[in-house]
Amino acid sequence: MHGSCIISITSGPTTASIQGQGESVNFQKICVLGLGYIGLPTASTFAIHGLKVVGVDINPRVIETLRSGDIHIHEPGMGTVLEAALKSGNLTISTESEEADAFLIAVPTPFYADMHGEYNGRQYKLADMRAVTSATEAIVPHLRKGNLVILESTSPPRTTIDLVAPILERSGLRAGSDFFLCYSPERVLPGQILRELVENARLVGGITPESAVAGRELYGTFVKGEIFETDATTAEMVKLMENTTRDVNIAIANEFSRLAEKFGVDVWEAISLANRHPRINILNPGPGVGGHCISVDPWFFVEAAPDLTPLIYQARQVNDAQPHFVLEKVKQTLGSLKDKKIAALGLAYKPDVDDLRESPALEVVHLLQQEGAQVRVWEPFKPEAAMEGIDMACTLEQAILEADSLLLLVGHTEFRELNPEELITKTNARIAIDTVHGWDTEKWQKAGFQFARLGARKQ
Ligand code: SAJ
Repeated sequence: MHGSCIISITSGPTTASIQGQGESVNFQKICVLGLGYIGLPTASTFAIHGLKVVGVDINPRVIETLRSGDIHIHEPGMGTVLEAALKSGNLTISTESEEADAFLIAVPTPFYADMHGEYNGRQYKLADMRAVTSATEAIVPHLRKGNLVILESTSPPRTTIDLVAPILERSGLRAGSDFFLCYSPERVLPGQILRELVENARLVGGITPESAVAGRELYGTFVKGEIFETDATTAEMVKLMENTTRDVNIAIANEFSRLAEKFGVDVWEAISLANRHPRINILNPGPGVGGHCISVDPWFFVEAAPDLTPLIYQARQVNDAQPHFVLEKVKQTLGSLKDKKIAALGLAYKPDVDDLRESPALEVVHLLQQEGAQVRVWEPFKPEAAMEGIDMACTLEQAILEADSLLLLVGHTEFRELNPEELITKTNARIAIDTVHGWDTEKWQKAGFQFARLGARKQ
């Protein structure tokens, strides 16, 4: 859908002269390390704009899939852009980095599952920078004078200066004088990546002003949004501030959902009324915050400065506890969950994506099962998903047929558009619980369902 607007293949390399450096950066070939949700769209977009691109991934399954013309991620428009990039001959896929004019690092920065830090009795998560470290190390043998290296992975403050630069300098070259080094955060929204990659404003933080200029020239190949130059640590901090602000704002919305239930108020109505105020924009409550970004990135601040981040820490706690609040809502509606048959609709971390990472829906399902419920799950964006000990349906019909109740966990468009009058003929369920404001109370009641919604008074 979004890809179609940008499939025009440009020929010829991009050239940039970097003032004050006496060097001329001639970007003809780039190497993109990491072909995930960010690296693959970025590599393909550069390729369809005329650059020679080597896309590198250490996972042989990813390489095999891409070489056979398939894609391992779900992103609207990605198939068309990848096909154009491969057909142009500009994009090649490899397990090994090689010499290039510029290197882009777009590998994951998760946190450790089995290690924690502690400050004043508060446990915090620790960033796992191993992928950034090994991707940077993979560049060292190929690094040449005048090259540009850009880190795009979301990283703790000072990563570019304190982690990436020293590794690259093992080449014998000096960061900032022999080669350019930048941090440039990806800021694209899953589901709209290809459009946002081109249209969003871009931030390029150089470890020297000349590095920022070089980064700007490279992204200028396809970015139509404004490109801002700054220093590397500011760019790292801006990225973390953006996602942390969203996390804190979702936490207050989730806390409002709890308060609304306590006071017999419908939080959704209350939020829409509050948002009529010209300076208020409250986000949506829901089953929690998932994905690989917003539920992870605030921890980078907490780890870097636990004494300065009580609010950020608390917001993480509130959002992480939201699946328990969903569990309470389900118990309130159904009574004891022992042997209750629940059809859980959706596992993805948010609507219309196939990404299950850190998804609160997964936790809700586990909590329901621990309470003795028989949960059957249907995730249309990842029908092959497996959860240990959980019954996975192959179709919506199969998930709902014998259920006593339906639980909407993700607001996928196809779930929002379900017609309750038709659905009721295909299921034993007469109770529907909506955790994301995806269904219309009146319509579902009219169709014959007892209806409950997270953050709303009892119907
Ligand atoms: N969520 C709510 N209520 C809301 C909005 C979101 O509960 O009102 C939940 C979602 O269901 C999901 C989680 O929050 O579980 C995160 O979803 P999201 O749509 O807010 O964000 P992401 O993680 O898909 O993408 C974010 C974006 N950052 C911001 O909007 C500040 C994106 O621009 C970043 O590029 C991306 O993180 C990233 O890669 O860092």
